[in-house]
Formats: sequence, structure tokens, C-alpha cells
Amino acid sequence: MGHRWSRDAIVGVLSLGLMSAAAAHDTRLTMPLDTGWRFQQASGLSGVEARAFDDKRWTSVDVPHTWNRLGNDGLERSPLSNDMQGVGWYRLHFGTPQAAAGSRYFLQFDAVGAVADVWLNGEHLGKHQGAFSRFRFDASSFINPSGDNLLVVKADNSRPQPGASTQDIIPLSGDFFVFGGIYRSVALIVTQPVHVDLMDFGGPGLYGRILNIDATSATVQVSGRLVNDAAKQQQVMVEFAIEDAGGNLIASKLLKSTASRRATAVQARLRVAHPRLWQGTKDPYLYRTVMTIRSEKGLVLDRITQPLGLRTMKFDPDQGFFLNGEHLRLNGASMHQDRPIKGWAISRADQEEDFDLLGDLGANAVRLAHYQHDQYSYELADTRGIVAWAEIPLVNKVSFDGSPANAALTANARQQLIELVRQNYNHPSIAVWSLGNEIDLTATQTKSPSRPTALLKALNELAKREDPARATTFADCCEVGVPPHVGDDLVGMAPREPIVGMADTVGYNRYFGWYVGPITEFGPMLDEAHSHHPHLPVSVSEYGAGAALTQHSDNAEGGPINPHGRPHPEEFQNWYHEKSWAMLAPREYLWGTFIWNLFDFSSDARREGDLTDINEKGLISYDRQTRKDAFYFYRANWSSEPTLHLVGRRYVDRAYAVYDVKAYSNAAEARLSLNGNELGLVPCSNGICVWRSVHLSSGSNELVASAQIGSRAVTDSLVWTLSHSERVVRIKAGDISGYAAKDGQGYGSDMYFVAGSAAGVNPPDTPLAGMVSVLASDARLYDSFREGDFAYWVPLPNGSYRVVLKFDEPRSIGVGDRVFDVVANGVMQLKDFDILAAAGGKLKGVDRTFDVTVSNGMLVLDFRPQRGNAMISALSIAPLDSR
Ligand code: GCB
Repeated sequence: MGHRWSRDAIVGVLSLGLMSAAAAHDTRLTMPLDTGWRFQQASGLSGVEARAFDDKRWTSVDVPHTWNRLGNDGLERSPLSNDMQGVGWYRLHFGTPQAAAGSRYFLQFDAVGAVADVWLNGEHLGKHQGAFSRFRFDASSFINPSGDNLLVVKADNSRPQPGASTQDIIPLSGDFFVFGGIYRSVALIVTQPVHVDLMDFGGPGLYGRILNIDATSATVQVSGRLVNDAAKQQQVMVEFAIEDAGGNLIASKLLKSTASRRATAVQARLRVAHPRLWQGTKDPYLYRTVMTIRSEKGLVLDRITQPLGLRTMKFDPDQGFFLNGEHLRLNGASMHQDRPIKGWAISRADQEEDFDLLGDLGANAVRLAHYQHDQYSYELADTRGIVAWAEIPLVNKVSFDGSPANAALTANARQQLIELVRQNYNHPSIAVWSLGNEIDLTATQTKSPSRPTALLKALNELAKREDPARATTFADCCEVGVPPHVGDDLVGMAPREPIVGMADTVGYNRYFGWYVGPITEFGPMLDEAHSHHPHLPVSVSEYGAGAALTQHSDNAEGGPINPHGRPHPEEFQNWYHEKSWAMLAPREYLWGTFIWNLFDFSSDARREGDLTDINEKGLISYDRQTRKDAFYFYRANWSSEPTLHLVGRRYVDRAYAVYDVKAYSNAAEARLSLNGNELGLVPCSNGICVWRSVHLSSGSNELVASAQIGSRAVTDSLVWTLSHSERVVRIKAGDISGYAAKDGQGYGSDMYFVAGSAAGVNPPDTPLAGMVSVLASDARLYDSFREGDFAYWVPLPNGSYRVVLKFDEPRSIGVGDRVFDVVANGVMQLKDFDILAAAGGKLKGVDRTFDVTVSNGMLVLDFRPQRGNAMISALSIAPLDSR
């Protein structure tokens, strides 16, 4: 089966700007090799590269392709998942385009996960180690220019571990799945013997460096790598040019050069008068650099074009980031590159959609984590004015046993860094080269020490050598002396080398309020880090919280969150981001902040929220179909697009009749109506508008918000239902989630409380062992509690009610250690109550019932400690007349 090459395909590539169509026959041809592959996932095969090998029973595939599939809705892994990490084989027959004798042939792979061995016509062309970067092989010696060619690729994404084929290839670990296969495009590039170097670590061979920009002019040093693969030296003319976005020639220089086998660097300085700057989202103006090689007779031998954005970027430890001398706070989010079903085999349209969503959020920065993304993503950052953080996949650790990186891993990390820098050098959007992510994390989780310093230092020097103009950075998890990311379990951890300060700037990955530590410590921790490192520009490279679309909370402060489990109510993510952003926004020394993450993404270790194999910290669902509430919180704060979004639209069947209703909006004020009745105008601040104590009624409740934003009138609406009487209130104390009790009664999350603290006996998703006696039938109802000196202020229509209070004693204390009173609307109902004594033992449920009258719309239940703390597990309040 021969590969169909068509001029259409080539013209398609040409029109992307690689060269002008008129010069097509003179210069390089690019032929996509994306269709007609045969594929088999199998280890232990041999002779696959041989022409005679029989692949008839293999599957027909096109690339981009991966055999892996991961991440699904629901609490179990889907049978359609494929997390096989190992070897996959690909075979393709193709014919070459017509080309002059002596032409050179290069095979270009935009990425293969994770190690690629490539054979052409039975000959091993080479191996590439690293799942993310573009690589090329010179195939000229083995290609058949007049007949059939057989291209064979062995892709190997074995899980990195000692002895594995990937043991010295970064990343050694990470909270993301490494998909296997040829997951980006493949192409054959045909050039004349004299051409711009294609063997420069996958780079374009043409690099533009801005030397100076002022009001009247910009000076750009362009540097091209000239190669001649013919035996004889050749005199050539090299023309460097800068064109504006319309293709008009702005500056050019012609040089004579001798092209010989060795790549020769040819350089020129070009001047752009009155430059139009690349101004981020305000005006992402792009010029182009063009390098044309001509023979002495003037024939074009090769020509390539690269993007050029004229801009300066500066980081200041106290004032943050400056673009072209103007302060610009970078409001960003991180992205991975996977999607449901497709995994990493995504299209350009997928990348466009991701950048559309980033733009809709109002972000002006992106962290393309944790590895090199497709070229097109950096191009999108360029054309949309998004300031980008680019990074290599050095994640979590530099060795398996806590020793410094070995020579092979060091070489691989260096290779992947050079590839990242050279392949992306010309993207004006890129502000920083990141050398890694949380590379001392494992020291905090295992007994192994962490010794990343030598590698980090070498990589920093290398990045500075490769690109002296750009700043370096890395994302820190666990700096010693600054409140940690991983937290209390750091006590007794293995030693770590201090690494913050080894790159030009730093990013802190911090999850206060989620993994560890009270959320209120986030701001103070950053201040501490800032004063600890007064000369270091500081950013927040990650912060975030999980959110499941089907799990809800009446009150994110009602109980503890279990970060590694279920449930992950969507409302918790809202709360987390409101609190976090309130601390990040005013800290002007931060050069940027990056939400973790814009999208849910696959991670085979995760069983969280309502999903499997997915990290659901995204502001947008894995399939990009649903923007979670928190998305609109940032849109309200960051975007100038009119935004008005009622919060909680997916939590439809409500537990309670009385809520504070909230909208995220960039309006100054907003109005709300409930079933057509006006509830009033409220001011909005920091993107949040709140209508206090809105009373729903039994049945359907339509809420409509409206606001005037600039010249636009905007509205948003949602429907909440209350499927029980407004006079019934059932509260699961100390729980962030509600609970449908076995007797059919629904309890809401902990609400209406004043003071006290929430705790659970066990993580909420673990069945509670040891619950006996009356609890045997429904132990879950008693497995969380509120404790301390607290009260409940429960809004209720006037009338008579029966109150049932549910208690159990979870702590190992004695009779008499916990004694408290319960006073209802001023009337003592329980005097000197002792749970242990009343229940007859620990972890045994005991209920107390009394009747009350409500006459001013409120039932106040005071829990007054006499000895130790008061506590309660659940409250059930129902009208007397309905019983
Ligand atoms: C981190 C890691 C990132 C994880 C994230 C999380 O610190 O850098 O790769 O996905 O935390 O969600 O735990």
C-alpha cells in the first residue's frame, strides 16, 4: 500500500507560511505522513522493521494516535480504558514526492510517547528519548526516491522504574498520564543539498534575538544555520529579512557565505524603524523573520519563515512583571494536553478551543505544564497575546533512590531542555523557561532524601547559555523554612536541598485549604517567601481545588474536604477560589498567578469527585463542555466581557429553603427576582454579588439575575427545586455534603451554625467501622460532627416544631469529660448532657427529642459546654402538625 502524496497536501503546508507558493519547486517540500499507518500494541515482537513482516491483521490508524485511553465519569474505571504502558508498533508505506537528484530527505516527528525507535527500509535511523519534543532524522541515505518506502516506529511508554526502558528519561513520575504512541504529526521534508539546518535539536535553524528596542527602532539579531550536504562546498547568498504582518519587507540584509557540510551560523543585525510592539492581548502584533538561501545564480535553494514579536519582558521582585516597560499582572491558568478518548492525540482545532476558553476566562497568561506542548499551542499564545510559561518535564524527582541525577538522566534532561528552547525560541509569548516542577516532592513523601541541586544548576546554566535573553524559573512545592505544600506529614521527612533561588524567578505551587493548612495562610506564606528572598521575583505557579459537577454542598465551610477522595462538591471550588484570589490579587510583588488547572485532566492514580482517573481541579470539565461556576468567578474578575452568572445551577434539588444567593459578575450592581418577585438590587464587589437569606418555597423556584454592564443589559437564570416543606430542616453537622438517610429523609450539609469546628470520624467516603447499637442501621448519619461552643440559627416559618438531635461520642474520653447544655430559643432542653453516659459507650448513637415554638422566624439552638466541648452529629426539625 503506497502512501498518496499530493501537491494539495504540500500546498496546504506551504500556505501555513513555511514558504511562498511561488518558490515551491525551488525549495523544501513538506509531505505529511499522517494517514495510512498500521498499528499493533505488543511487546516482544521482532523483525517488525523487515519488509516481509506481515502486518495484515494490525489495525489501520492515522496519526495523531495513541493506544491509551484514560479518564471517565463514574466511580469505576470504564472497561474502555486502556492504561497499558509498554510498546506499540507502527508501520507505514509511502512514496516520495518528485525531487531533483541529490535532494535530502528528513523524517520529522512532532512527538512520540515516550521513546521512539525509527527504521526506514529496514535500517535503524535512530532513537529519540522524550515524549514531548519534535525530532528529525536524516533519512537521505536510506530512502528510495523512486519507489516504495517502509517506515517503522516502535513507541515505548513503559512506566519509569529502575530497569525500565524509560528509567533515565524525564519525567520519572507525575500527576498525569504519559500516553503512548505517535501522538503528533509526522512529515517527510525534502530539501536541496544546501538548506537551513534541520538537525538542530528539532529547531527551525533560524533564530531571532531582540538586542534593543526603543521608541524609534528595534534591533534584531537573526542567526541562521546553513548546511550543505553535498560533497562540494558552494558559495551562496543568504538573505535575512523581516516582514510585517502584511508580508511587506521591513528590513533585509544580504550576505555571502560558503556552505559546507558543517552547519555554519550566519548572522545579521536588522533594524525595524518605529516598531509595532507585541503587546500581549492588547495588540499581539507579529512580524516574521525570513531566511532565504540562493545560489550564486540567484536560484532559491531554501527558505524558512519564523514568527517575530518585538517586546521586552522584565521581572521585578517587588513590582512583578513588565511587558514593554509597562506593568502587567499575569492572570493565568495551567493546561495539560489531553482530552477524553483522544488522550494526547489532539488536533489543532482542539488547541484552538482550549485557547478560546482561556481567552473567554479573561486570562492573559498560560502555564503550558508540565512539558513541551505542540508547536501550535505556542503559536496560539503568540497570536492571541497570551504570555506563556514553557517547561521541561522534570517532575517530582531526579532519581528513584534520592541520589543526585545520574549521567544518563542528566543528559536526557539537557536534551529535552535544548529541544524546548530551540524549537520555541522564536515565540514572543514565552516569558520563562521552567526547569522543572516540584522536583523535591518525593522527599516529603518517602524516606528518600532529595538532591536535585546539581541538575537544577546545570539546567539553569544551560538555559541561560541557550537563551540569555529569557528568564528561568521552576515550580516549587516544598521549600524548607516556608510553610509547606505537603504539610504536617513533613515532620520527620527526609532531608531536602534548598533550591529556591537557583533560577531567575520562582513559582510556588501551594494548596492551602485543599491539601494542607488553613486557606488563610496562603497570603502570609507568600509574604514570608517574598521577604525570605527579597531579590527573587515570585509567582504562584499552582493553586486549585477539585470540583465535581454532580456533587454539591450547601456550605463549603460546613465540614472538612477530603482532597484525595470523594465527594468534591463544586461549591467548595467556588469558595476556595474566592478566598485564594482575595489574597493573591492585592499582592503586587507577584509577577503572575496560575490556576491549577483550566481543564480536568487524566491521572491514573486519582479516584476523586464523581470521576475515575481524572484530576478534577479544572475550571472546565475534561470534555470542555462545562464551565464550572468558578470559571465565571475569574471571568468576572479578569475579563471585560459582560459577565453575570448565578452560582449553583447544577445543585438543583435543594436541601434547605433559605440560602444566600450569589452571582459572579463584573457589574457594579445586580438585581434578582424569585418566581417573578423582585428581591432587590445589591452591589457587586470583587466579582461577587450576594442576596442574603432568600426564601425558597416548596416546588420550583426560578431565580433571574439582571444587570447593566456598560451598554449591555445581561441576565442569567436558574431553577432550584425544594421537594419538601419549607418547614423541614435536616442538617448533617460537620459535613460538607448532604446525606440521604436510609429512612428516606434528606439531610443537607452543615448550615446555619455559628462557631464551633467541624470534624469527621472518618473520611466521608469510608464506611464507618465499629458503629453498633442503634447506629447499625445508618452509621453514616452520625459520622461527622460539629464541636465546641456553638449555636445554630435556623430560619423557620413561625409555628411549633419537633427537634431531634443526634449524638454519638467518637473520641476516647471518659464519662463526665464532655458535658453540655442545649438551649432552644432561650428554653433549656438538655441540661448537663453527657453523650457517653446517655449512649452507654463510644460510637453509639443516641437521640434526644423536644418540641419548640418559633415566633420570630428563627430557631436558635445554643450548645453550651459545661465541661469539654459541646457536640452534635445531626439535627432534624419538622413541624409538629405534620407528624
Ligand atoms: C501539584 C503538581 C501537579 C498536580 C497538582 C495536584 O503540585 O505540580 O502536577 O496535578 O499538584 O492537583 O495535586
